[in-house]
Amino acid sequence: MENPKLTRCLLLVLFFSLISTVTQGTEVCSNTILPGSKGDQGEKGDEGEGGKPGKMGPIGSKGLKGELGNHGDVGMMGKIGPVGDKGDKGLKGSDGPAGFKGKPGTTCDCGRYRKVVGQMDVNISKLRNSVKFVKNVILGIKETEEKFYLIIKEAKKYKDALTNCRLRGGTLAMPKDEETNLLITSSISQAGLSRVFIGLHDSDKEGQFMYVDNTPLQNFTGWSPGEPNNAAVNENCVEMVNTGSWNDVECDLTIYFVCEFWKKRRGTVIIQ
Ligand SMILES: [Ca+2]
Ligand SMILES: [Ca+2]
Repeated sequence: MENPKLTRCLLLVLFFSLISTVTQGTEVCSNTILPGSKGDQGEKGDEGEGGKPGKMGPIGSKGLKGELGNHGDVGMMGKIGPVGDKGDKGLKGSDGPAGFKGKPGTTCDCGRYRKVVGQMDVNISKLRNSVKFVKNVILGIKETEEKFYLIIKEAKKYKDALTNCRLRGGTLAMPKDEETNLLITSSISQAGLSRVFIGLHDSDKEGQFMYVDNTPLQNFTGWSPGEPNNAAVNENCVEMVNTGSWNDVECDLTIYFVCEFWKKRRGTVIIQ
């Protein structure tokens, strides 16, 4: 039993002997164990079904620029723009036709009216002269284009003098230029006085003089030589002497004073 081929042959012989016994055959086991010759080539098979779709390829390179498109339709109307600048003034138009002739006037006794009006002019002129006399001679009022200046012959302390001027509708006089200083000086001399309070003080800060309208000294000052000297320690108010010079004095000094008044207040002339 060492040869496998012989073993398979014996097994085949035994098999076919059994078959021969069954079929009464007498064939001898010789070449029946060899394969037969190769068969003829088969017929061509039927065409196969379509294959599955392949994978998506990579992005292709950018194509060439397309041709210019057709002209589009007219767009919608835009929003109304902002109002433009006012135009230049046009040229003057030609004169219109002459109007119709007026109706004839009535007879007027103009001479009588003229006489009345003339008499009124005379009276107004007299009144103006009277007012001027009262202002300049009796009251001693001096005036600039904008203000009146009036000496008050009532001896008062500085604080009371300021209150008095304010009650009259004005304030203590504030000479801020040489012209005004000269005007007040002449008023003092005309009144026969030697000194008056003016609206200037250094009550808030020693040596820093301010007008009563809270404005500081400006380009003009009228200090006497050596003044202000705060000599009495409390010399915080200012007097003007009849030469027009200024001197700081004690506020409790009791002397006359000079007020000033605006000619116009809130657009209304208070004294013509
Ligand atoms: Ca002082
Ligand atoms: Ca002084």
